[in-house]
Amino acid sequence: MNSDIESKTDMEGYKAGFVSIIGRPNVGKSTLMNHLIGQKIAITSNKPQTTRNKIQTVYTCDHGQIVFLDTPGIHKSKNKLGEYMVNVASSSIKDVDAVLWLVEPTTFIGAGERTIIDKLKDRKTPVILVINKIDTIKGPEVLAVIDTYRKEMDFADIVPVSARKETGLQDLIDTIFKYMPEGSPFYDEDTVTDQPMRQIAAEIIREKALRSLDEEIPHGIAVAIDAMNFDKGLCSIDATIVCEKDSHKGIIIGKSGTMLKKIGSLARPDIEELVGCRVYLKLWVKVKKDWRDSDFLMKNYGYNPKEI
Ligand SMILES: Nc1nc2c(ncn2[C@@H]2O[C@H](COP(=O)(O)OP(=O)(O)OP(=O)(O)O)[C@@H](O)[C@H]2O)c(=O)[nH]1
Ligand SMILES: [Mg+2]
Repeated sequence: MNSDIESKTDMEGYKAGFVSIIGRPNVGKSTLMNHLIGQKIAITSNKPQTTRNKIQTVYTCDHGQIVFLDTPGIHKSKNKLGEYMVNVASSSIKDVDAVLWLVEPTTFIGAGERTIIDKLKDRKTPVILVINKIDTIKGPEVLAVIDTYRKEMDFADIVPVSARKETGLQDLIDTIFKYMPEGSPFYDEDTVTDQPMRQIAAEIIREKALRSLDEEIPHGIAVAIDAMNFDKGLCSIDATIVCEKDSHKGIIIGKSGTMLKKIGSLARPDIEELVGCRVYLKLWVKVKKDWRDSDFLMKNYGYNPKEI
């Protein structure tokens, strides 16, 4: 058989499309995306506003491909970085084949949810409501949540899941495929993400800082990889944690450097898994006052409003 004809026959019924995952901060968007693709790409934490950029990952199976876009939580921004993040999330709704709107399993619909409804309701794109964290409620309680949301908007589908416990994820994948157009894959089957290795390494360090530090400090940090070199089975990385105040610098370094050591020793094994060899990680801390309100510095740390 001619190989062109063969590949055409293979592609029959194949579906491929783009899906944006949106929602308020901390609802579990990045956790869900990681569990859907079966690999940890996006960092997660119990603090809101963890994700700052659009992170693309690829799910491929024998009958199709879904390209997921994890996005920052939609919130009331207090600085230019916040505006940038909300713009990233809002613009991700355009030009996708379906939107997953992730919500907490409660019947309370507040201003945050209303803002999202306003963004979604006049678009033609199918919206799948994903009620996450159902492991935190009793089974039948989800019915009240479904009822509440149904009154607010027309959803293409509603799927309850627990991203953490991986409940309902196959259901969700099957549901998403209903809205994917027929077509060829966008990426080869080995592609998992668009994120460069340096960027993932920086994010791993930021995740460990987020998880180790208290409250207000994590929101004001950025991580820059200054150097990343491979030599004789060793990867040497110099990275800088940028913060907004001298007092924050002291806390990030900690007494006799203990906090910085902790962040480094938590990050190293994850980076080793990423790069596939031993890692020598040197961390620095720098203060850049109010960088979250400076276009120039934001761009320096990978948050360029012109690239949304
Ligand atoms: N109990 C429970 N917790 C979950 C579930 N999914 C996510 N979480 C937790 O919710 C918190 C937030 O998860 P993330 O994935 O970082 O949330 P996000 O929506 O990406 O947050 P931002 O990036 O800040 O917008 C973390 O502590 C997760 O472990 C779930 O299904 N059940
Ligand atoms: Mg996130």
